[in-house]
Parts: sequence; structure tokens; C-alpha cells
Amino acid sequence: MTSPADLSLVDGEPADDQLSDDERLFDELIANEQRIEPRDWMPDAYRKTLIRQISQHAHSEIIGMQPEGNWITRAPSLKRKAILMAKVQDEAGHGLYLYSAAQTLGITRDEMMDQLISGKAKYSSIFNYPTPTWADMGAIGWLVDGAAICNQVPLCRASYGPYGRAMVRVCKEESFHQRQGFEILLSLMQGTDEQKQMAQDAVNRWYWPSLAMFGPPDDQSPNSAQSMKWKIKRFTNDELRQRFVGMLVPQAEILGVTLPDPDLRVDEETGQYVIGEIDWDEFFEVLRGNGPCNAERLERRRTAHEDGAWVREAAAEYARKQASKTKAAA
Ligand code: FAQ
Repeated sequence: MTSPADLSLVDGEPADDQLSDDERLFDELIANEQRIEPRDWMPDAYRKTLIRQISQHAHSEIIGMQPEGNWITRAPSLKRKAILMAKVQDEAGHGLYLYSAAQTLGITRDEMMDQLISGKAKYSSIFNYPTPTWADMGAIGWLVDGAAICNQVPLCRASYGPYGRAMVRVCKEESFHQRQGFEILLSLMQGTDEQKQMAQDAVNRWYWPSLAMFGPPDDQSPNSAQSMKWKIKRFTNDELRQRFVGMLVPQAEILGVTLPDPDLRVDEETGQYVIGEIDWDEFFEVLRGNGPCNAERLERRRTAHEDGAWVREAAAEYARKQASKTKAAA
């Protein structure tokens, strides 16, 4: 007969009496919904997963400034410029909180930046699509920030303290971003026929990529199961995607836009929305670096990094002088 301890070995996990005190404490904290903090012991794989997810998230915020940054000088009024500039600055702030959260796990900012500009690191697929019209600013706010909120509200309860706490403020700001996008689309939908068409075209462009943003379907998501056990992720990619579509449908009705999915319907038995087929080939191509704007986004990031070298040098020199003044005064 197989004892429960043997069964857990079959599962690939050590039996309880083989766990070290550190491992047992870690498991207890997770089971009791308590937070893991930077100085706590944690399994190597947990640390690596967090560094992977948090750094990718930070890179997404930083690269995500580009599609909208493209419109700051061309926004249709001073008010729209000011709002867009504030939004893009918020994304920079989110990137910085997230880089700081990742640094608490033992990776340096320089290492993360090298991974990004060398093209080794992933960042969200969504930021590799172009923004040809002003209506794209509305569609990004409504759909991309909307998807980001759906994905990130559960991350406020992530088991790693610095990540969960960073997410609280990020979500508050994303919620403002989503409303400003909705309001841009609403204004356009109350305008001329051309403006209405421009809004609908932008929704058509961003709808499917925003659904893909939640990540591959659950049966092709290698990281989900373990991340959910560790309570980093609280829902699977498909669960969140489903929730997002349920949120969009009534909002699309208010806007008067059509979601470009002829197969979208409610399943009568489950009451859940059933969506058409997402183009996963396109998604994986974007991840391989072959999306419409991957090369341009990385090139711009590289140039910005090189152009910013003198700022980093000046800041380091300032810090050095301050430190020597403090030392001399002591
Ligand atoms: N793009 O096993 P899973 C924003 C990768 S911030 C690129 O399911 P996981 C704010 C994934 O990394 C948007 N790669 O992975 C804003 C993994 O590759 P790896 C970013 C993707 O980690 C708005 C592989 O596929 N948000 O929008 C994508 O369990 C407007 C297998 O996937 C976050 O990062 C993708 N879409 O779940 C800014 C949220 N999806 O690393 C400016 C935090 C998957 O094994 C303007 N992250 N991959 O080589 C997460 O919640 C998770 O990491 C997921 C992926 C859900 C993204």
C-alpha cells in the first residue's frame, strides 16, 4: 500500500518530515495567507519566478510608455496633452516601483536593464502594436489598461510582500487610466461619422491583442500551476480573460462600439461568455520578436538608455560627493 508520504513523493514534492524548518515555515506562511518578505527564506524557484514575472512586468511598463508617448505632441488639445503626459509618467513610476520590488530579490537594476536592451527579456506582447490614430489612445486606455487592472487586482494579494504592495498603488492609477481611455472613446463616439469610425477601427485593432495579453491558454501555460500554488497568481490566464470579456460587453454597449468577435455569445448553461478563437500563432510570433513594432520598441529603448548615460553618471557623482561630505562632517 502507498502511504500519504509516498504519494507526495510521487507528486514530486518532499514528504512533510523531509522538509527543513525553513521550508516548513515558508509553506505555513503561504498556506495562512501571510506575506513572504525580502529577508525571509524562500525556495530558489520561488525567487526566480518572482524575478522573472516582476522584471517582465517592469519592462512592460517602461516599453509601454512608447505607444502613447508617440501621441503626446499630437494630442488634440492642451488638456488631452496634459492628461496623456501624466498617464505616461505614471507608467514610468510603475516601472520604477516594480524594478525596486525585483531588486529586493537580489537582482540589480543594471542586470535587468541589460536583459531588456539585449532583447533577452520578455515584456508584454501588447506593446508591439502601432498607434496610428488618436483613437488608439482611447482603445489603449479602455482595453489595455482595462486588461491590466483585471490581471493586477488579484496581484495585490500576491504572496510576496513588496510585489503585492506595489500593485495596490499601480491598480489605483490604472483605474484612472482606464476611465480616461473610455472617455476618449466616448467623446469620439459622440462626434462625426469619421470620428466614430476612427474609434471603432481602434477597438478592432486592440481588442484581440488585449485578450492575448492575459497569456497563453491554460493548457499551454507552463508557469500557472506552480505560481498559483505559491499564491503569486490567484487566477489562471483563461479565468482572467473570461472576467475581462464580461466586464467589456456592457461597457461596449454604453460606448456604442462593436466588439470585433462574431462568435461572442453567452453560454446558457454556465452563464459565461464564450469567445471566438484567439490567433495564438500571432501571439507567439510577437513573443519571438516578430511583431509589427518589436524592433522599433527595442531600438528606441536602447537609444534612450545610451542618451541617458550622462544622467546616470551625474547622479552617481552627486551621490559620491554627498557621501564624502557626510563622512567629512561625521
Ligand atoms: N506577453 O506560463 P505563462 C500594463 C510569456 S502592464 C509576453 O502563462 P505566467 C500597464 C510568459 O512570460 C502589462 N509574454 O506565464 C500598461 C512565459 O514566458 P517565460 C504586463 C507573455 O508568468 C498599460 C510564457 O509566455 N503585465 O499593461 C505574455 O504564469 C498601458 C508562458 O506563459 C504583467 O506583466 C504576454 N502577454 O503568466 C502600461 C502582469 N503572456 O517567462 C502602459 C504580471 C505570457 O516562461 C500602457 N504578469 N507570456 O519565458 C503576469 O500576471 C503573468 O506573468 C502573465 C503570464 C499573466 C503575463
